[in-house]
Amino acid sequence: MEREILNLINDSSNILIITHINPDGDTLGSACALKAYIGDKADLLIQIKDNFEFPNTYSFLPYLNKSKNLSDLNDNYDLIIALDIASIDRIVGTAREIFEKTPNTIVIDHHKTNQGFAKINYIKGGISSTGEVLYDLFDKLNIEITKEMATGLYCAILTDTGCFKYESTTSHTFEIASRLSKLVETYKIADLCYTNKPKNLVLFQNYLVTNAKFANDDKIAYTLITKEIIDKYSAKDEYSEGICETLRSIMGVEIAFVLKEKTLDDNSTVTKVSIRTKEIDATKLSQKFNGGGHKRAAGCTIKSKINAALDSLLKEARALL
Ligand SMILES: [Mn+2]
Repeated sequence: MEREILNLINDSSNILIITHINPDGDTLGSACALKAYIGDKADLLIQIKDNFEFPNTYSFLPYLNKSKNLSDLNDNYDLIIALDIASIDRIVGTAREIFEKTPNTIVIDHHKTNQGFAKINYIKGGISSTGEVLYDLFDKLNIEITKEMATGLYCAILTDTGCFKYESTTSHTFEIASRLSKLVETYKIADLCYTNKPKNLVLFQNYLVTNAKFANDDKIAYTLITKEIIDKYSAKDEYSEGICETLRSIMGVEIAFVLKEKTLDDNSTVTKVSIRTKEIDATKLSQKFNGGGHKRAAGCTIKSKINAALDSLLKEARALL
């Protein structure tokens, strides 16, 4: 399959690389690395939606500032490559339309729940990050990793492994990190990723942690992000990233979740949920609500207001303990 991917890249003259909506370090780093490899014949689309701020934290990544606007996309791409995109609904609006009518599409991903929605599905479920999957792909194809590519790949792996802490981090992950460390200054990338936060983000996160609630002898921890709180801190969508991880880090907590109230375009309210666990399989909880994710980190969207969503979640979470 690796050969097939390389042939497709070589035979295409008009390529689009896309990140998932509301991008993180993995999708962005991987996209930059792939753009650095393919060069001028690839456009980059960083999908930004709703109340999501352009991820300035990652502005050090090469080519990020060359991202196209949706309106600038041409409609004759011969190949689209989706990175770190677990399902087709993480590609939205015009991008989705273009994706669906493009004959050749590739998805490169590491989500176990990814069913494969492209022509070529290069999915290695359980690998630490799309960055790691992409590195291995380059490696199998004997493609030389440049400094630019290494910057993107290292950022992807570092952020998606929670700084090499998560269970998906293997000796192979460290081997790759070691090879990349010969090309980039890893401490600088770590600094850029983690000590560059907007002030309101830190204050908002502090609020959410201070107001966390606990259930079942502190085995369950959760916090609620209501519209009022979002307004108070002018919080962007990505400001809540990491909160769930903080709650999970508390001694004795087995399941942590964060609920966020969201008004959709049709004015209905849904609750977006992120879940982090220790021993329990997080997807057992997310899948009750048609969500997906990984063993320790999962998510779902519940079509009800935040308090009703909380009740259903607590009930299912208790059943798992
Ligand atoms: Mn990822």
